[in-house]
Amino acid sequence: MAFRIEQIRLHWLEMPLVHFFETSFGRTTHRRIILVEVTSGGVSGWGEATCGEHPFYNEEWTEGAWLILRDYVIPAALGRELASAAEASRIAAGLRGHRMARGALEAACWDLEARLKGEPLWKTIGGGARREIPCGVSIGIQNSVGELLEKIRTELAAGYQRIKIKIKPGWDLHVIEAVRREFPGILLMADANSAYTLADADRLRQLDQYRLMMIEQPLAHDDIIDHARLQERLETPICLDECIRTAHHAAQAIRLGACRIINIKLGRVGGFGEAKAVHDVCQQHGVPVWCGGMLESGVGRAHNIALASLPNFTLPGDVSASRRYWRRDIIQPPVEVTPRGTIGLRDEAGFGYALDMDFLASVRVRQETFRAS
Ligand code: OSB
Ligand code: MG
Repeated sequence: MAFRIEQIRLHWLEMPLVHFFETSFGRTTHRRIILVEVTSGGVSGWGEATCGEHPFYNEEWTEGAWLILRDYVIPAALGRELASAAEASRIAAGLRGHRMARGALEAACWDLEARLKGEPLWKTIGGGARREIPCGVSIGIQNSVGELLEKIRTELAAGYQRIKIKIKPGWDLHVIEAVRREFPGILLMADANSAYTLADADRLRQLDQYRLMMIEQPLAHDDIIDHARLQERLETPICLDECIRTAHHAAQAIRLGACRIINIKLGRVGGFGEAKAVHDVCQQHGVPVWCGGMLESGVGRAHNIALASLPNFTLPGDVSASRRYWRRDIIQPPVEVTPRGTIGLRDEAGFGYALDMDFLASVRVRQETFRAS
């Protein structure tokens, strides 16, 4: 459905996490989140910039995303007539990188199109292959192995289908060994967020004894070739996250044998258009995918749920209940998980949840509005 981008509003929110989240690159206690609100004919669509507070996961960070949106993406978008949201990925396509910033606007355009059509976002993007998406949890590095085991117990009791733990040198083999001893039968995986090099191959090979579903992004964030060399030496499937920013990267990684599974993150690849393209390439090659997370607010979380309803998202992802992150989410109702460890699709127009605008305003520290002339 055609629409004209008449107005864009940026919202900067600050929200404390219920529990700190630690990866090999650092600990997060408070989130700084940018929401992009795109308006046409009095209807608004919403997107979330999923970057971190600092450029450690990738090169993007909240402050940078605000500037990229303000100075490059929004000027290129305002006044633009789109035949459909599928054209939104062309906006500011000449920028190098900054896919999370661009992807926030792109996703907002899909949400807007869904609302203009009066249909759920999952339908607009071509999803709906399942009514419930399978869910896992990503558990960060803890202060002790005992605390990690306790957290895993809690999440399994809540019904989650698989457990992902974060690893780094010094928090790897002994931790996985303890988890396996305590929980011999669970679906378990580990995410290294690029903490190793090929010189660690012998150590990583020792993981094979623990029957992990996969190891996620063990090597450098921008290196596909060394992952291919590592995969030759591992029985454990490699899953790529940081490395895969485009469908082209996915095709190359698969061709080189660098991974057997891919984690798709909406922001990392720049929105639904590229996420679907990555999904399709993987599907054509028989490579399963799952939906990653970036500690999103309810808006990004709801987008992830829609994305995970595409057919090749056959593995449990990192999309989980709002309460794991937020004392109160900015959407109503919050995202909830069934005792089966699934999240149900909703039939409301757009991303499927109501924004709690009063609460949103109470956690907003910055706002700027841009209008087409
Ligand atoms: O690598 O998947 C990752 C969070 C922030 C940055 C990178 C990652 C993650 C997660 C958390 O694993 C997923 C989530 O619960 O949102
Ligand atoms: Mg990851």
